[in-house]
Amino acid sequence: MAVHSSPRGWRALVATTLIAATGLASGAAFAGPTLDRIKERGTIRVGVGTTPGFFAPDSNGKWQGFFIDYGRALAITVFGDPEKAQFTTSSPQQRLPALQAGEFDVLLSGVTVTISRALKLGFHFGPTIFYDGQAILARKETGVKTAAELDGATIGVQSGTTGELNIADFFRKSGHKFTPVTIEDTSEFIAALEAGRVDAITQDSSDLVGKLTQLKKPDDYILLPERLSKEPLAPAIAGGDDRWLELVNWTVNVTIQAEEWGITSKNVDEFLKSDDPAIKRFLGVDPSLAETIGLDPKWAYSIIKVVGNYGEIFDRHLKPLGWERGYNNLWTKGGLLYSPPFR
Ligand SMILES: N[C@@H](CCC(=O)N[C@@H](CS)C(=O)NCC(=O)O)C(=O)O
Repeated sequence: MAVHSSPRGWRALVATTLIAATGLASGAAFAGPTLDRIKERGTIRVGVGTTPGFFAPDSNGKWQGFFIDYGRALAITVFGDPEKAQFTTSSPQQRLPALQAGEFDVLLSGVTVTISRALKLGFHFGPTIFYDGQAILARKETGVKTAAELDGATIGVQSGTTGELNIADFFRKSGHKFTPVTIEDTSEFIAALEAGRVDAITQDSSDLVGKLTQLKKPDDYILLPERLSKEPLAPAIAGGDDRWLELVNWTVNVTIQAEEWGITSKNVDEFLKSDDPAIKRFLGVDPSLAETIGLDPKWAYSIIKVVGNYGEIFDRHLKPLGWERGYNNLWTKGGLLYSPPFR
């Protein structure tokens, strides 16, 4: 930028800078490359995994699951239409590079938030939607009941996952020996356990609990009680698009805030009659908030009506697998889910 030496020039520069700064402060996290591409294409490309409960096609080939519903919620935020989310699987190894390359707009595939992924690789993360931990699923014939007893075991790990790194830390700390067998492909990973090529596999507990339902003889395996790490799973996006990041953030927040207020897909229409000014703004009965943030006044209403609140999403997909809320409960109920205010 040219240096303005005359007083007039200097004042003009300050004025321009102020306008720019006020523009930022007063409203807009500007659309960047991802959101532009999404709007041009007319769909959101979502990278997912293949674990029942979290993401799996049903008998009609339609994707279902906890993370899938967040993809649908995002499609409502952007297009007002849950069907505008397109789900594609790719391996844990390939999906972050694919996200970086713009092949996906968002990963809803159980990606753990880590500082290297944020600051070294340049990804951004929405709110944690599932607080998880790494687990070990062992063949019962090994006779072990806890991870601490594992010594000399052969353990399958999936390449590109945090699990690959954590398992090495775990054994370094315990002083026991193990042999890692690194496998990229998910079916091969499971097959290695079933065929006895490995004594155990390690992955997020969400993954193992889901995959256990797909094993031919689930009773032959034991999910060891330890959780080796913290695995906060969150939507991941490429850096460089602030507005897209914020839409991801606030889409998740809608589901959490709705649960906090007791608003569900079943009773949301009743809440349209609420006198609470915050709920009126939230559901767009008072459109003033939506107008200032550039969203359809009914966006939160539609997410709740179609997808439901966090608890409904959790109960629909994860309760049947035996999951309890635990950390994945509202802050008001002893959990970690907390939405910032909608105002
Ligand atoms: N949270 C770990 C692991 C991610 C991961 O591998 N997630 C599972 C699903 S929860 C997965 O994609 N598995 C392969 C598949 O489902 O095909 C990470 O971010 O590195």
